[in-house]
Amino acid sequence: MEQNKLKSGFVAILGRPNVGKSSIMNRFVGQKVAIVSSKAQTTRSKALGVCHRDGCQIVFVDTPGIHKPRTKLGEYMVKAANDARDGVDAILVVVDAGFIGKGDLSIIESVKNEKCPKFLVVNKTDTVKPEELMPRLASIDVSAFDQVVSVSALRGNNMEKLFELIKEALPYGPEYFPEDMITDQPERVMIAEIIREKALRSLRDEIPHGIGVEMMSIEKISDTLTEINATIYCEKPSHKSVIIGKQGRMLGEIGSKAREDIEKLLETKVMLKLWVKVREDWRNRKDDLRTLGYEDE
Ligand SMILES: Nc1nc2c(ncn2[C@@H]2O[C@H](COP(=O)(O)OP(=O)(O)OP(=O)(O)O)[C@@H](O)[C@H]2O)c(=O)[nH]1
Ligand SMILES: [Mg+2]
Repeated sequence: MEQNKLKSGFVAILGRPNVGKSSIMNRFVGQKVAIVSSKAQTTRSKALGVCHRDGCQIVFVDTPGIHKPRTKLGEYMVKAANDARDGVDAILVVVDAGFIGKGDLSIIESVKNEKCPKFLVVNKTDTVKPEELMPRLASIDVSAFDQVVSVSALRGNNMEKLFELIKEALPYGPEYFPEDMITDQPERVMIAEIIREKALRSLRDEIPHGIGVEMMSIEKISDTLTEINATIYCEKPSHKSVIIGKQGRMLGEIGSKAREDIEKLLETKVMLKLWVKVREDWRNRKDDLRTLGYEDE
């Protein structure tokens, strides 16, 4: 009897901060499993996004943007991104069509000797004219890549083409995850991330980088209602006042946007209580990093 053959494998998504790695993963999974914001260094830990389709299962490995770390948190993030390439079946290096710089070139150099199939994904093509793109790509040694594909994760342009090329490059293999599983992130991590996303989107300047969310409790009050308590950490008393806002307006905005998304995730009504605390320099403190889930396994 002929066996059902499944194309399957792990695909790491690497690149500088803010180039659209998480957006690409979300597109392929078909649901939002990783948070996205216009602030660099949004993703802080490795996260899986599983794409189930007829005849294939592709497990995308989203990673933090590779940058020069200035804090222990930054070191953790860059290590997570570098470790994520171990044992994968393919690597996507994502660059931003609008700007290709030294950071991109050193990531490209670092994957050169990886044996698996490698794709250069030029994202955000919706932001540039084709004639501007070609000279920019000239700075890249594309010989390191099996394929170069231009896409727009935002608009969806050329994403199917990229998907087919990745699928083609993957081996036949097992079904790694059951069909109803689209991420390895536990519910409490997803909830903390949703809250962090709304804070990142609402806040400006240096505040977003110093935000951390700790889940205090998630309690199912009934089949239709969940109560959630979470603490938003920041680094300075002045940041705390901005996060709370005049008459609590900013915190209210963050809370109500987060609640909407959490209600969709949990499929219950949600009572969300947010607290704000100052923890100076938490991004350099080991115990704080552990509390917030940023530690090596
Ligand atoms: N115009 C345009 N914007 C995009 C595209 N893809 C992503 N973005 C935007 O770029 C910003 C960063 O996207 P993310 O997916 O968070 O980028 P990332 O590479 O995961 O960023 P980090 O997690 O910080 O490393 C967000 O504002 C996205 O909406 C695209 O194809 N076109
Ligand atoms: Mg990201």
